[in-house]
Amino acid sequence: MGYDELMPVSRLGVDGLGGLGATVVDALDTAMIMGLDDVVSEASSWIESHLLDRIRQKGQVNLFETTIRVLGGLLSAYHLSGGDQGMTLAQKGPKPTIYLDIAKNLADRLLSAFTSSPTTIPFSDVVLRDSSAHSAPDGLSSTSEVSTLQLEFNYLSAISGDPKYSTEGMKVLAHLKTLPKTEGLVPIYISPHSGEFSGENIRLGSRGDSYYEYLIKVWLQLRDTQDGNFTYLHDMYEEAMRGVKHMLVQKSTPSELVFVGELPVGPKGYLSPKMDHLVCFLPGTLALGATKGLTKEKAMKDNLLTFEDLDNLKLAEDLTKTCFEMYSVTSTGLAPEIAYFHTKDYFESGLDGGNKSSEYVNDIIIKHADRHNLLRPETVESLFVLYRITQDPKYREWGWQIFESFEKYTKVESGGYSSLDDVTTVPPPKRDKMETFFLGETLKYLYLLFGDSSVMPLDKFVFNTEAHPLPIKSP
Ligand code: DMJ
Repeated sequence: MGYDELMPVSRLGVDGLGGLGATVVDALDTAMIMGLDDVVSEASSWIESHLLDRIRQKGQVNLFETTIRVLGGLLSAYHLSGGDQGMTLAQKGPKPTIYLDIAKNLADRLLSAFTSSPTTIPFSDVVLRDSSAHSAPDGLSSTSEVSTLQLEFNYLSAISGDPKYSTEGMKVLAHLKTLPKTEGLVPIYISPHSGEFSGENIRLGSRGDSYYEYLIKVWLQLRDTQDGNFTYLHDMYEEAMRGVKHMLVQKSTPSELVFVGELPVGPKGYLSPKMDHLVCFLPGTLALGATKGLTKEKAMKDNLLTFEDLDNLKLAEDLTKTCFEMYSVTSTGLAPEIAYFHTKDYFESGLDGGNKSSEYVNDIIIKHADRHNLLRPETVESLFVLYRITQDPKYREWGWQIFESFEKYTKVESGGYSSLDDVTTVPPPKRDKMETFFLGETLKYLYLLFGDSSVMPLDKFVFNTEAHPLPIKSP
């Protein structure tokens, strides 16, 4: 209790995120949603007794990771425990204002990343105990990191009545709007010193992913508020999705799985056919952007879907299948961290996932260095969103298969679940690490996938990138 990440095999813990007890904070709202009163009671009493001291005393933390996991977790706990006349899912635990007070104290320190920077682009790292901030050693911030703070900062401003959090966060998005892009797509690095993008690498995987996710989610969060016009976010999102379809979407051979490659085009003249598991957030985001959280049936009935929305929904369904097949194609039924795809231009033999009965065993390549599984959530997140929106039971069936593989190969009998070193080997060697997002995201999305659709409806809640639901406030 109180470590950032847990080591379930050795039954120890490790502070890989700066020492704010990230697992217990990230997991709290999952326990609330599941109605696990005893867990909520134990977790919330740790937070009430220890978290503020940790925030006052700890050193360097990453602005983005701390915002999405710790601040996001506190904000959801605030709402779910009845704050802001929110839901009262937690019968046990402290008053909601405790979560709000801790969230404000933390966010006040995180704000130094914005205020110390010479531009509107925040530094990547904050030293909590003295509220100072600095850039990473290479002087750069990740594009996804600077653009994945706004849901949390906006909600904190709304519930605290202090606009400063939202103001700083939204300045970043307003600035990003002015920068040159490639068909709406952006490089994965940005300089807080110049305010300009850096390098040529464009991808929807690591360091790029949630830039695209927050464009549409922040728009959904703010579109009905009266202060400000946020249509530019929707425009940026739509342009980017057109860019994805035009520049990055490819089909594998021989069985035509749709995947999202990476730029730049290599020396041989073709796109890199590499897809991080992280990209599997995209189908959920595309489906959400298309129907705005309504079911497809309702959105169609009310004539709300444009041709582009339907096209995005189709891409969402195709990509969800690919993400599921990245699991199905391995011997363990669990996806690797990164997959490559055979295409008309790219071939590498002898690197399949090991499940010879998969129809796609010849389409997907898994390189030795990419065979690990960190219990990541993106595919089950998209299965949850696609199920809610299309109501197609196949998404539950796929989710159940993935859940059974997690149970079979990652569960540690004495408690916890472990990351794996190699998903193509049975039994897969365990890594002895449970990332915080397994409890914060993976299990929450699986639980919601099999639950009633009236719980956390997608037109009333927006999930931050770490699966913490925040209510969309009415005007
Ligand atoms: C999580 O911390 C978030 O989902 C983030 O957006 C991406 N990486 C991890 C999960 O894979």
